[in-house]
Amino acid sequence: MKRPAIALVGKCAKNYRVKIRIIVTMLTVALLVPMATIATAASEEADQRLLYIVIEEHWGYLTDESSVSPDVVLPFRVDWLLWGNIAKDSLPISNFKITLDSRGIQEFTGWGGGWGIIHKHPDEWLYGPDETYDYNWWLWYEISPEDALHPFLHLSSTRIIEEQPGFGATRSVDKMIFSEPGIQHVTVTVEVEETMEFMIEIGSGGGLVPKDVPFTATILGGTANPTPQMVIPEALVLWRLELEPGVHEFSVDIKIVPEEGVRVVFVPEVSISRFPIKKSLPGLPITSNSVTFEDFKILTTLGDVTFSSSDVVTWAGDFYSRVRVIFRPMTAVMVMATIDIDPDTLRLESKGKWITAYIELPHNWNVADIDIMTVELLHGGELITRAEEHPAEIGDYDSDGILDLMVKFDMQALIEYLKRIGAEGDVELTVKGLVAGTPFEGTDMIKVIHG
Ligand SMILES: [Ca+2]
Ligand SMILES: [Ca+2]
Repeated sequence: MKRPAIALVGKCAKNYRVKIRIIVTMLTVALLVPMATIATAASEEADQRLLYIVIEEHWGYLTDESSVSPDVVLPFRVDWLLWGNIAKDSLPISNFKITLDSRGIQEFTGWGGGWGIIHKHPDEWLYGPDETYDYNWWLWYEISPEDALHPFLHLSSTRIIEEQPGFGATRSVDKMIFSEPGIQHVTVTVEVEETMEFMIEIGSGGGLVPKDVPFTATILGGTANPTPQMVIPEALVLWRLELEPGVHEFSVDIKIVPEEGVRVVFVPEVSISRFPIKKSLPGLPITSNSVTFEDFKILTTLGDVTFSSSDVVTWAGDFYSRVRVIFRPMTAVMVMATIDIDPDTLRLESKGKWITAYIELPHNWNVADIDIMTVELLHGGELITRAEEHPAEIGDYDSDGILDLMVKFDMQALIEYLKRIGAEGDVELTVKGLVAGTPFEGTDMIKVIHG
């Protein structure tokens, strides 16, 4: 006897939804698959197989601000997640195969599967097992407003919906600039108008900080308040709970460790999701009784997604939809340079051609990687002049064992500037630029005299 398909959906949802959220969060790159074919090989135990398809609708709003209010109208981008599952004890892993044809204008960028694993190539195709079900797969479709075509022909063609989020939220940190290891206290406040299920994430499944940045950030799970459902120290802390009307606060400490000689600006991504959105998708049943798999075909404008099997399938439209507001992460780094400007004393009547700046960098940065065309001389944030391309040379002018880059600036441009602002006495000058694409900056004092 076949198990009721609807019951399986429910059971799977309970087991999986937190994990699936993680995987979905990790799949941050837009993925559109012109054609996907799913085929299951024949099995002697065909009557035990059960496969279902779920299409989730997500409304995602990205913001550079650190707060949204419940009554503001936001332009949500709408996207869909299509996923499915084969029931436990159904098929041996070798009998379940997904193939993809990624021809066309869209690039297939990855699979999610086998919790925490992202498969990078279209020809990789399989997942599981995990502790609760044997096999899972899912495809991630993300539709940006620029994409002229809607992947699911049967769905509404709306791509942007302007609506109120239905909740308010703020993200705040007590400290965002780190020149040495320190702790950042992150607080997320969520204002709820009616009792609703929420998921609050600080960080994301793809990692708390980008790869190859010269600092690390680690979530100190023991400091999370209230107790979260999940903590992945390098990636995220996650709460999933029902919130009563009122204001709720979530917080955690993050340890920031910059590389030596690097200054870091960091604010983590924060995501607030409300479940479910009470909305059905035109053309799709919200839930249905079992249909045979051969009957299941999603026509798309990019290519048909075909499910081919004699197995029983159930599918749902508005199964796990959510409204999600994401406060974008902020990461910036600055290499702290040691600058010596020569001469130490500048006469405003001097007829000299150049002033010289020697730039030294922290030991794991190489002055040879400085792009001279980017080097600037500033005062109080105002650009005075750019470095001359020639002469410039690498040496060790002060014999301290640290290589320095010598650059020249136009002395008369500096004098003109200093006269204009009426500078006299000690003046702090800044030299900045890019080293291997990363900003560096340092300052030195000169004495400005008349005569
Ligand atoms: Ca000096
Ligand atoms: Ca030196």
